Amino acid sequence: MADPIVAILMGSKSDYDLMRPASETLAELGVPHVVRVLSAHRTPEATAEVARTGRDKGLKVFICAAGGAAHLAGAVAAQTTLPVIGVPLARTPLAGADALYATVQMPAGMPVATVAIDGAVNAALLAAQILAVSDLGLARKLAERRAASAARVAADDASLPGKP
Ligand code: RP5
Repeated sequence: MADPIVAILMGSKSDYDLMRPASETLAELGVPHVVRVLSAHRTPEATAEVARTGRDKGLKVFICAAGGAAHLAGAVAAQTTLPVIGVPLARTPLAGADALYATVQMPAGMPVATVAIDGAVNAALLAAQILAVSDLGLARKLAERRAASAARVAADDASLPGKP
């Protein structure tokens, strides 16, 4: 596999079930990526180091997912000018609303592109779309994926009775 250009960071291994679809989506699109467990709270130094050195190591986009006290995306954004996509996870009794607020409400100057609660697939697709700005092959794959999705909707529509 080529060197990773996307890093999927999760605050805990317990997040992996919710984030596996991001890795699967990137794999389907042929985007080399790495999945790491790094915590803003439990391993702050290691997290900062990975964020700081990412660009020099060839990374182009970070995807950061966390559920409890979800500061990971912001902590990474503080250390890099690479694009950071935040994925708030429904991991606490607050069903992800706390993670959403913690991830999305970044102060001016430190952007995190936050997707929906548990939005792993969209995080991967957004990362791919960022990469596809300068990768026509990837742009074509994304367009094919959308065409397939539209065809599925049309087929679902056609399968239901009661049309005039
Ligand atoms: C967050 O706390 C992690 O991202 C995870 O969603 C949550 C709970 O982590 P564990 O206690 O399961 O390791 O930092």
